[in-house]
Amino acid sequence: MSPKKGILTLSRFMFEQEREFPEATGEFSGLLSDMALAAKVVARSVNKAGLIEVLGFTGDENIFGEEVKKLDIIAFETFIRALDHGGHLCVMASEESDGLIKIPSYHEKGKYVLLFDPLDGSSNIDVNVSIGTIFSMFRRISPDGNDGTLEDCLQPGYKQVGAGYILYGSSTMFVYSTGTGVHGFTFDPSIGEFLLSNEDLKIPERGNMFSMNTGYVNRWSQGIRKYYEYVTTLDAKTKRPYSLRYIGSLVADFHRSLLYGGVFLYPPDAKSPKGKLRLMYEANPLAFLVEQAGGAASDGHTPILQKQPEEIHERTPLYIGSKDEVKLIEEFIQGKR
Ligand code: P6P
Repeated sequence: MSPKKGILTLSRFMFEQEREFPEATGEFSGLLSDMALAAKVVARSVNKAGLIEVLGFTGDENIFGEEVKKLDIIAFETFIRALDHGGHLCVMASEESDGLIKIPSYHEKGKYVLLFDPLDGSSNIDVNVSIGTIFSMFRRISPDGNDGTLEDCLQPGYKQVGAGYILYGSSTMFVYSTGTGVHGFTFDPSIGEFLLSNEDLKIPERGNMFSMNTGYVNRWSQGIRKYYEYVTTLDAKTKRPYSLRYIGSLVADFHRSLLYGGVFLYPPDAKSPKGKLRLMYEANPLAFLVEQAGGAASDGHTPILQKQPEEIHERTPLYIGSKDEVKLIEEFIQGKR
């Protein structure tokens, strides 16, 4: 067991990363520390959800016409309050906000941009299924000092300087990368710290688990249906059939794929022609992580990180996980199998 495991805190780990990578500035660590603080506050609400009247719907709808959960709003406001005054950010964008989220005029504008989904999978809150926060960070491209712009936000995924997620599950985990590997930290509530639990995570190249909502099989394209037929066909030589694991909570399904190998799929279908998941604050950050861990992420034709975004809330098909599995899916989609 690594001597650092279970005793190195997130902040100490980031300090050591700064020393190892001279180009790293303390500013970025400060931003991640603010994210970690917000994560602890949200975890407290999530873990007591059944007791403090935050279950259920607010009675409002979000900008997409979806019913809003109370915890969605609590999480959204918590991240905003924790992050808008640290001087690290020039602008934010979120699933919970139609337009850009400006940094208040009385706060210094920093050099980073944050895009985040404050509480993904919130439809699972009331039944105690794991949910998560997903975040993506860019370096601003507009001049320093002013408000961040839409152009600062609409950068292709390969330009991310950091990304990660918080998984509120049987334990609360903070998983992130700043381009030097993927590192996982588990929250110890008895000391209030995230402690290193997974240093330099690597995804297995192959994995015989696939994760998709097979209830939609009759909405899928022929290519995806052929893939589904392939992975469910009996063939001992190629270790088929695969096992199906689908929680219906992106962060939980991705985290399992990252650790065990396998692939998560959310194809486009008749109901969601561009797919359901969001490019900027769901697919991009997870694609950054999975490539850092040696995996792959694609929309079936193009690597997710190479896609040029057109708008903040655009959707994308997503196939993400072990490199060989994603390649196999692309071959079916592209009619090569
Ligand atoms: P479906 C949760 O609502 C979410 O946004 C993701 O967390 C999850 O992967 C997906 O939708 C589940 O969608 O259509 O299978 O219910």
